[in-house]
Amino acid sequence: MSKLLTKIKTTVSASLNTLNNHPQSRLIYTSIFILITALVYGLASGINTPSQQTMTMGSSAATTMGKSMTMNMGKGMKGMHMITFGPGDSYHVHKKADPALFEKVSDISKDASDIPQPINRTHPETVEINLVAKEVLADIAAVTPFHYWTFNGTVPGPFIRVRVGDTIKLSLTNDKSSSHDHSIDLHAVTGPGGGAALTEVEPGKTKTMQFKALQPGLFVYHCAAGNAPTHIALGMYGLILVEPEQGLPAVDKEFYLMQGELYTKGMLGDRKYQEFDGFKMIEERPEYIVFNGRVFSLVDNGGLKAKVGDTIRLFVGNGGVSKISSFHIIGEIFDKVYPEAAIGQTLENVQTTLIPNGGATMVELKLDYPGNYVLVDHALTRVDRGAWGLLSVSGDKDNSIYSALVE
Ligand SMILES: [Cu+2]
Repeated sequence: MSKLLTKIKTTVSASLNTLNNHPQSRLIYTSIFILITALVYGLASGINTPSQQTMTMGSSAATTMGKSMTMNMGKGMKGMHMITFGPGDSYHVHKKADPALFEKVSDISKDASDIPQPINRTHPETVEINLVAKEVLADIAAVTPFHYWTFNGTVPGPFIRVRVGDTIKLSLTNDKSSSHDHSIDLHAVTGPGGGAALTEVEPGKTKTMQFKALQPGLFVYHCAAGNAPTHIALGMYGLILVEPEQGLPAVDKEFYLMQGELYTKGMLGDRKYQEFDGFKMIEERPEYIVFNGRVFSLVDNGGLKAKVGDTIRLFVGNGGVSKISSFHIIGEIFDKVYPEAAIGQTLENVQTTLIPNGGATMVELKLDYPGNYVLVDHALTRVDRGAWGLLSVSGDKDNSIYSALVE
C-alpha cells in the first residue's frame, strides 16, 4: 500500500514541477492528491480479517449518528450478528423474509374485552394452555403493513387466567410458516428461563412444559428466542393472571391492554410496508408506541365501553421493550392500584401509575360521570406516536360532580 502511495506522490510531484508557475493548477493537483490518498486509506481500512468486517449500515439511526456498526461475519455463523454483550443471541440480520409469505390479518389488535371469566373454584387444578407462535402481516396504521410476530395472531397474545397452586401444562406450537424458532418465558414461572429453554421450538413443531403457579399476580409472558428483544418488539407478549386463593374482588367489567413499541425503518406516518429496524431498537427510539399492537386499537369499535355506576378493572401490561409507561386516564382517578400488579397491599386514589417493561399493573375504578375518557401514557408525546385509547361511559350526568358554570 505504501508503494502505491509513493508512486502517486511521485507522479503528482512531477506534474507540480511542470506547473510551478501556475498556482491555481497547483491547488487543484494538491486537492486531487489529498482525495486519492484518502480513498486509498479508506480502501485499506476496509480490508480486515475474514472473521470481522466494518460495515456502515443502511439504518437511518446509524448513519445519522455517523456511526459504523461492526458486524461479526465469522465462518459458520448464520447471517450477520451485531457484536453485543448480553447472554443471548444478539440482534442479527437474516435474509429478508418475503412479507407475501405470511398470512394477512385484518386487525392485529387484541380485543380489550376478550378475557376469560374469573375463576370460581376453591382448589388447584391442572390447566392446559395451547398457544401458537404465528407470524403475520398486518397494519400498524392505515396502509402501513408490518411483519408482526405474535402469540395466536394478535398483539398482545391471549389473556391467560389460572389460580395460585394450579399446575399449568403449556404447549407452544410454532406455525409452519414461521421464519424463526420461538419460545415463551412467563414471569409467573419459577424456574430458570421462565420456560424459554423448555419451549423453544422450530417452525412446524410443538413443545410442552409444565409449571406450578406458586405466587399470585399479573405477569407478562413473552417470546425469549434469540434475539429476545427483537421477538418482543415484533409483538410476542401477553399477560397471565394468577388469581389469589380468594380471587380478586368482583367488578362489573374487566379490560386487557398492553403498551408496546414498534421500531420501523420508515418514519412515523410513512404509508408503505415497514421493515423492522433493530438499530433503532437498540437505541431505544421507537417510531410507534401503541396499545394492543397498532394505532387506534382502543378507539371506535375497539374502545372500552361501560356505564355510570360500573366498577371496572384494567389489566395493563407493558411489552416494551424500552419505555416505562406512565399510565393515566384523563379525567379519572384510580380508586385502587395494585402497584406493579403485585397482589398484596394496594394504593388508593392514584392519578398516574408506572408500568415497567416486562411488568404490569391492575387498576380499579368506579365510574361516576358519563363521557369519553382518554387512556394515555402520560409521557404525552407518546400519544402522538399512538399511545392512547378511549373509555366511553354512558349514563346520566350528575352536574354536582362536573358541569360548566354559566355566568
Ligand atoms: Cu419469538
